[in-house]
Amino acid sequence: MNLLKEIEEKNPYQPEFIQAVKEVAEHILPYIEVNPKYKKHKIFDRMAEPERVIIFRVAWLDDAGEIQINRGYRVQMNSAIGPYKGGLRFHPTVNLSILKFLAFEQTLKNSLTGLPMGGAKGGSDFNPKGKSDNEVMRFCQSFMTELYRHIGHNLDVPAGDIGVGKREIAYMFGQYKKIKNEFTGVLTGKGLGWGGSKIRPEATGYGLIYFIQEILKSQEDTLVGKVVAISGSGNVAQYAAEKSIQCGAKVVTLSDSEGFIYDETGITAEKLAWVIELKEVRRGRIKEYLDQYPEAKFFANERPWKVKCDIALPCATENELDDKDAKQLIANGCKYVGEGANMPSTSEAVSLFNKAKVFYVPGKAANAGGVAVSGLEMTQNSLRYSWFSEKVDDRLHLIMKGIHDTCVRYGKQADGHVNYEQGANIGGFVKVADAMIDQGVV
Ligand code: NDP
Ligand code: 2IT
Repeated sequence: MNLLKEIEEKNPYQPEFIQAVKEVAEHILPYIEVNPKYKKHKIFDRMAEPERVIIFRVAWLDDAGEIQINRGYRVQMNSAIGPYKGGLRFHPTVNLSILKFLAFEQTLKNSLTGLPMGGAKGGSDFNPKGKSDNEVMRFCQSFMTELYRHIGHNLDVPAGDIGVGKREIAYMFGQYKKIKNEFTGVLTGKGLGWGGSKIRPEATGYGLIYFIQEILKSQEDTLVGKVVAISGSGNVAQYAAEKSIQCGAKVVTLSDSEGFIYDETGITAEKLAWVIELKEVRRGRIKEYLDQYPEAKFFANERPWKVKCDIALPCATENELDDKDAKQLIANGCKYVGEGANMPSTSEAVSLFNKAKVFYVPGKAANAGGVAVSGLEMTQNSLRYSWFSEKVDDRLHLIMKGIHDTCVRYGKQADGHVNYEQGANIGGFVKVADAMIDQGVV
């Protein structure tokens, strides 16, 4: 039977997972036709099947003393090149399909970084929004009371993702340490005073901009004066905006699930610092930007892609940029799309970008800076040492340049245009595939 059809039949009701597998298969299946060893060893078939999936009950008491029940997950996708590694997402939409797509993408992303990390993802349908700190703490403790037996610094090292930031990582770390009675680097994204790495909070957003800079360099261009539209206003969006501004670009949008703000005059470093405080300390909503900066506009329940820009950086969530948005961006002259989020563009949008020769960089390459610095956090924890910011930032820069070069190597077309999606898919696949062949049928 046709392999893709077989995968679809094996995974009913998992549309995001099927979408991610199909997008990768589009480049890998032709590649393995001309490299038959991968076919003989059924590498792609095996990569589409998680090594292990753990699903568990998370019961906790809310502030009113009432029992709440959520579902916890960890998808341990692939450990061919290193311990399982990938974030935890706390969001009401979390389900097995979403976590399998994320773990599948993570396997290729982690391989692209060049660091020894396998792929995983986990999380819960718990919604941290509107919960007190004590409720979040009790949830995190209950979540870790089950998860701890499935993870470890040489086995599986989770980190943050949507809804999981430094507060949640800290509560989970505290509970892990309490149960195991050991202080190890079992999570990344830790506080700077207790094993965290400098630049980890900034890494995904900064890495995204370093990647865009590499493309611009290949076009003998720079970020200076470029108009940038960003979606999201969380961790990735904040630091993508910060680095864009530092490099002389003009950032004009940010968003959340209620809509987007458009600041035609540009979000300056000072305004961005205000946004970071709004989101991280006060846990406010992006529309409050107008209370502080009334010259901006808020578009309720809309996404930023109708705004004229040179560079679009979707940094919120999956499938937040569809074919209609892609057409609008292309018509408005947008030349570069870098995915800070995982799979934010629908398959139809990606086809349109490729057809229009927009420089489109998929998340597994463009947002790999986050997990790359997580890998460096693991290195520092093993050394029992902590590097200066400059050193971590330099390494992040080198890693992003390296991923760009890998994409060019595997993605250059006959007419010289680079298909970054093809480059990232094949470039990420080869190392994992070769390791799987070496390690036999397991
Ligand atoms: P945060 O929780 O810090 O921020 C998420 C942002 O996206 C918020 O502004 C949120 O708005 C918005 N958002 C989330 N879900 C939706 C939705 N369904 N519709 C519209 N907006 C939404 O998460 P991160 O910044 O860490 O993650 C953002 C993306 O980047 C995700 O795709 C994640 O997988 C990816 N990523 C994250 C990395 C990291 O290191 N953190 C590394 C690599 C990729 P609201 O507050 O309204 O929910
Ligand atoms: O999607 C991702 O790469 C992340 N959420 C970061 C994972 C990590 O282990 O740092």
